[in-house]
Amino acid sequence: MHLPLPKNRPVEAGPGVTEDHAWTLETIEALFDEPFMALLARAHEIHMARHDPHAVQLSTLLSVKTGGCPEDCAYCPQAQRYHTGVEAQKLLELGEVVASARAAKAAGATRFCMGAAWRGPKDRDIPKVAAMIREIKALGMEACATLGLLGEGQAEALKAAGLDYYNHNIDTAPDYYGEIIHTREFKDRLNTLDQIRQAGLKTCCGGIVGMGETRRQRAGLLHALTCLPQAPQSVPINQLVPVPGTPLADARPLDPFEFIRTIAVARIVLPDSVVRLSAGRQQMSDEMQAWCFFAGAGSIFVGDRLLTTPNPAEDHDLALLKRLDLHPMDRPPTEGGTLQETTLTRVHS
Ligand code: SAM
Ligand code: DTB
Ligand code: SF4
Repeated sequence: MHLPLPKNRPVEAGPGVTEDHAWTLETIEALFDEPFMALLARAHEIHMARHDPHAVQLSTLLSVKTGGCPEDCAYCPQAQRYHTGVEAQKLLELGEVVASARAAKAAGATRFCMGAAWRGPKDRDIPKVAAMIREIKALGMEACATLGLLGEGQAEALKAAGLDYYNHNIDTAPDYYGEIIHTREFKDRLNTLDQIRQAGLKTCCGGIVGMGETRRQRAGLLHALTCLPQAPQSVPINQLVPVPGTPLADARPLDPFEFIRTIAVARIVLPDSVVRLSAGRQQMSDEMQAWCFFAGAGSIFVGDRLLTTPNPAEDHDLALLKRLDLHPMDRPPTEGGTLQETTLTRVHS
């Protein structure tokens, strides 16, 4: 059964939420409830129509400021208040970042993403990050940053330095947000997403599943993404990496098929976005990842570490793609089908 593409209607209006949307919470929830095979078939059909289903973007990540974060995100190993064994490190020196970017480029990366364990950058941090962005751009790479909530003028300053993308996740459904994070509100995230768009930066925005949320709340996360004034060009779907010491260390693992359903529903409701199979791959079987690619995932992070947690070895990932007759995207996808993202140009025959 194919649900009709619905007429636009948001569940609630607010900062960053407009009146003109394609999906309701109920129709997204109904997609989750579709028979698994029918859902996957529909998602793959859309994936084939709008994207190259055999190409996967490979993105690189570097933690430029690690740990010691004042926020209380229940999933995060970098929150200072949890005892997770993550050693706090101040902002890396420019030379360290450039060396890392050069190494990534030498390995074939065309995009470099920097993450910082901040609630948000202080104004004095911006020139330092801007210098990193300029060096990355000088290497001919795309630049992405995820630095937390942005203050006035900061998005514009990052854009002026050459930043291409800003990653800022809404992380979970609006009605579950208060269970996971108490040091900021959902609308704070929407405000920063507004600033990112207004500064002309491309948006990378998604969330985490497997945090004890209900299926309706997984639908709520995706619904909130469809309610943004413009669909994010990139949508990372993270599976919770349960880290000892965090409040979610013992969260009940999500059924792998429910995770795959989430990728499929994201593919359907955000048809032009690149859906990224993001954190949590170390805990996934190759077979589960294959389902995710079929369901519409078109991007992964490569390298043996995400920010602080392990990620599969790059050789393993490249071998997996090859076994699935997939190939790393060697240049950014075109607009309309989607956007530009990190790619590795490595060709493996
Ligand atoms: N501090 C900034 C912020 O929160 O926006 C940027 C860095 S933060 C680590 C980036 C994203 O990583 C979070 O929004 C969350 O989606 C993801 N993340 C953090 N810890 C995670 C975990 N244990 N499992 C899965 N995703 C996680
Ligand atoms: C995103 O959505 N996932 C990435 C990236 N954006 C910055 C981060 C995942 C972090 C996983 C936990 C860690 O390694 O610390
Ligand atoms: Fe800080 Fe970001 Fe981790 Fe939250 S997710 S504790 S804001 S680093």
